[in-house]
Amino acid sequence: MSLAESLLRENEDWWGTWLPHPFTRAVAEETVAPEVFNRWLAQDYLFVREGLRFLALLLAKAPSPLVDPLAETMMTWRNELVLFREQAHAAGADLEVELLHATRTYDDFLIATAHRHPFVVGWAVLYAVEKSYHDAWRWVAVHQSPGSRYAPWAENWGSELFAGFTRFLAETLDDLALGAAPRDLELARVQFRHAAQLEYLFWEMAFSEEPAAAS
Ligand code: MP5
Repeated sequence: MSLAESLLRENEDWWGTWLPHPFTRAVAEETVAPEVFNRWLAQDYLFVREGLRFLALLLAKAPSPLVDPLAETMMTWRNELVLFREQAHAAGADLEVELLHATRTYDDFLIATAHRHPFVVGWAVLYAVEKSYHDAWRWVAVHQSPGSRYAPWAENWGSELFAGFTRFLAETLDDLALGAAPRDLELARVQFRHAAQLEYLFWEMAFSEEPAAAS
């Protein structure tokens, strides 16, 4: 079994926590409370914006053939920021809010991974980020009603185009694994699993907010 396949197999438990998550179920049914959706909107906007630093660090370490695809991925993430701003404007949502704990923790984890560890480990984590979101939003795309107001989001990450991108990430990961040290592959496994857990915590934060500090 390839590395990409085995990572998905080993993390079916975390995947199961958001396939579907109560948040994505409520989005598909269009019953999500506006404040819940807007919290996700703002936090995901900040996740992507801060996450660009992770891509920049990966890009700096990339083998030459992967510089171009990573630069394109940065452009895609940047264009997503525009989609977030347009949708937030239409929904009257404020994007310049505080980073909640789950968002900050996830972004810090991404940045630390790309900074500290060999490229293959960061690439494995990029695969976790994109594949988990693709699967989550694919579920919405399949279960939503035609003309849903949330269709742009399901289209963004759940499309065939995005599926092709995640296949590219998986194939490249498997190629990188061929030349990687066993120690680095073990670390890739650990960090992939951590990313899968952070995905779950992100959905939980979006759906139920986070406990505030006792005053
Ligand atoms: C992604 C995301 C996908 N937007 N938010 C979370 C919490 N996980 C993964 O990343 P991108 O940059 O939107 O493709």
